[in-house]
Amino acid sequence: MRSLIVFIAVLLVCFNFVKPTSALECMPSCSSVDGKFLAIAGTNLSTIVDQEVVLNLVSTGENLEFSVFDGEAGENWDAAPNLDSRFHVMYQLYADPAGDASGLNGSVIATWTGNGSSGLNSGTPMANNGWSNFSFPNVPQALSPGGDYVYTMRVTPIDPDIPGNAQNVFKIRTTNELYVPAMFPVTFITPFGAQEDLAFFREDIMTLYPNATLDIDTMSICGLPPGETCDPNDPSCCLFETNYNGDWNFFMNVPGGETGLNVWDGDLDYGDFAGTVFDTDDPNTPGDPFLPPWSEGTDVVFQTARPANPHDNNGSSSEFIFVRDPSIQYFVIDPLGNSYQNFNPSGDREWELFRLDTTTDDPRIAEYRVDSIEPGRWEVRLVGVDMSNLNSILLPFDLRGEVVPEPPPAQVPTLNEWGLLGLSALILIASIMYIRRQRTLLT
Ligand SMILES: [Ca+2]
Ligand SMILES: [Ca+2]
Ligand SMILES: [Ca+2]
Ligand SMILES: [Ca+2]
Repeated sequence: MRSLIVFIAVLLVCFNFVKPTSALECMPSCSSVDGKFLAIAGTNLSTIVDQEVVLNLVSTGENLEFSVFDGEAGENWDAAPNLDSRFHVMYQLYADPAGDASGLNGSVIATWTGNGSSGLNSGTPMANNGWSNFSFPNVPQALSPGGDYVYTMRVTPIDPDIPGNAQNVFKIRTTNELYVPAMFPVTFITPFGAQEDLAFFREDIMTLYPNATLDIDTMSICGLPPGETCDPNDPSCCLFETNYNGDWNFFMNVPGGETGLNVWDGDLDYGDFAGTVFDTDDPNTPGDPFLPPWSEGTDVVFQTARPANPHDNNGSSSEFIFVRDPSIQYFVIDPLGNSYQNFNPSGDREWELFRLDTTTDDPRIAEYRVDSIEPGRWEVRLVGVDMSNLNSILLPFDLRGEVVPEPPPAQVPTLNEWGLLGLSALILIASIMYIRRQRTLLT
């Protein structure tokens, strides 16, 4: 009987060794194969956001732990006309105890560089097409009133004047919280076709289309004669299955007591190549001379009926593998599941307002009148987002990305765990033999 108690105790110890499941929060998403990235574009690509990405990171432990996916420039995913035009970025950390990026007015407390040219990772470039993990001891100036350590990370080009169509894309994740602070714009893209070398283009196609066959020498796709392609909507086409379905999901936690909700979308290039759908002069977004304050000094233009460049739905999805139907639009969804559709988002290089309001549906003010702005977690779900076209968004509350349960640290038990399992099995066998012997002695 004593052995049985020991066995149970050992089992309990084993269970204690199992790491508790925590969550990963990622921007914009956690997958390594979905092609979704944040983007910083070079001066040659027209953008409506400064050359920066601003993110907040929260740490509840001793160290700030975070990972960057494809933090370097070049090879897979990034756009670079040649090796000399890789668009390297640096990741600068600021203490931000207020959690609103006001810490950007303070001094830089740590720097990492994509190419490892300087900073805390000097000599060790960040991974291409993989995650690089970082740990930074929390500093007292980042301590928030709530007891967490809060930081702002500002990602900017090392050389902002790199010529050509240069673009750096990356993802970021942490085991704690991660968000784009309220009222900061962010630009995102599924990059396609501007890699520095055809070999990397081929690899990225194979990532996005796991069943694709592509001969780089002849540019034959699915074994078809060069120049021909099958319909990616046809299940018999080697491009049918894709890891990028054209949907993007952003979230925000809305407090109680709001009387309206403003979502800003920019440069979505709404409108198809055939000219059957096109952008309009949005009734509740001011035009000339108004420009949103966060876009001043960029390539932004006054809101009006704008063309698209390139069109979202730049051709038919049956012919072009970078197109996703329908032409780009989005849904703003409240915590109860009520969904409000923006049928006609922004055109080329303009920002448009999409507003829900509790007092009016006057089109000069709001798209929808709603009974209340429900407090809780709201979603902004974009659909039909083509690849290879920059898009921007700005939310009135902290913009959150994907949250997934963290996978267990190892697929198989570690050496220690094998030892414990073995010990448990031995004790179990010994216990059974002991109990049998006791029974034999009793009979
Ligand atoms: Ca890369
Ligand atoms: Ca990159
Ligand atoms: Ca417009
Ligand atoms: Ca509008």
